Parts: sequence; structure tokens; C-alpha cells
Amino acid sequence: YRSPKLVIWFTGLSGSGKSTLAEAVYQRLQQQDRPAYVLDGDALRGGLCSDLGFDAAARTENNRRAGHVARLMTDAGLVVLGAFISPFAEHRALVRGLFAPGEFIEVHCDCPLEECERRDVKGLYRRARAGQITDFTGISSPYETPLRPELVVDTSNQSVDAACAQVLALLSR
Ligand code: GGZ
Repeated sequence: YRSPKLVIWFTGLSGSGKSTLAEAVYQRLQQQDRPAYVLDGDALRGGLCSDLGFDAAARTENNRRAGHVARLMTDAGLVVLGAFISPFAEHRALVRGLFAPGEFIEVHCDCPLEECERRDVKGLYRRARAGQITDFTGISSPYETPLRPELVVDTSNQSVDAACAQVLALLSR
């Protein structure tokens, strides 16, 4: 028996709750004894992608590498929970293209910029507004809202548990 290959790709603004939701889904998969891994943009940028910045070309390369790492991990039998801003539709399509139909599930963590900025967990929005960070998604770099994601999760008015339940419901179908 081999469990089906599966990548859940959480896309959304910085502070929209991608990592939190991916982690919650990960915990549930653990409980079901499904080997999984949270592949986080922040973590990748600390190592494998530490040579990359945030202009469009760097984000292209960042998402390309992330997609291929995800591919290797699914080959190894892991359910991959990717958490990347992946602001460009073209990049998300490229990653999707690395997988067979049905293996790639795009989840839009939908949280208004105003709310992400209000949270400003790491103080990045404040610094971006002050011009101390360039190419900041939502401020000085675009976020292309997914047009046909497999799932849109409202991460501004909903608990993590409720958002997690939405993802798991989709998976059980
Ligand atoms: C966007 C930035 C930037 C700029 C630093 N723009 O919320 P975080 O802090 O912890 O996670 C964000 C992370 C984004 O990396 P990704 O690999 O997900 O981005 S992409 O898919 O677009 O390549 C954020 C931090 O890096 N960060 N500078 N200018 N986010």
C-alpha cells in the first residue's frame, strides 16, 4: 500500500496564518500516523534559499526550489505542507505542474492586508511602510489573489481549529 502523493500549498500574505495553519494540519496528520512535513518559506530562506532576496526573479527561484524540494519529499512518501507567500500565479502554476492532477492542493489563506498589518507579528509591515524593507508583499510588491484555488480559508475571522477542519474536510474527499 502506498498513500497517494499529496502537496498542500498554503499561499497568502505575510502574517496571513499560513505557517500556523500548516502546523495545525501537520498535528492532525501526525495523529492519523500520516508522515508529513511542514515546508516553510521562512525556514527555506534560512538555508537552501539564503542566497535569495525578494525581487520577482528571486521569488521565481525560491518557489522553483521549494517546488522541487516538495517533489522530492512526496517521492519519499511525505505529505508536504508548503507555506510560501508565492505571490505570483505563474509560480504557483509552475509548482502545480510538478505534480499529477489531484496531487497538488492550493489553499489560499485569505486575510485582508489591513488585518495582517494590524497583527504585524514580526514588525515587518511597519518596517516596510518606513521604507526599510523593499519589495514587501502587499506594500511594495504584488500579491496575485488565487483565481481557482482548491480551497479558500478565511484566516481573519476564523479560529485555527475551524480553518484546519476545512482543510481536513477537503482531504477526506
Ligand atoms: C515578503 C518578506 C519580505 C518581503 C522578508 N516580502 O511572514 P514571514 O516574514 O515570517 O514570512 C515571510 C517570508 C516570505 O518568504 P516566502 O519564501 O514565503 O516568499 S515568496 O514565496 O514570495 O518567495 C516574511 C519574510 O519572508 N519577508 N522580507 N520583502 N516577505
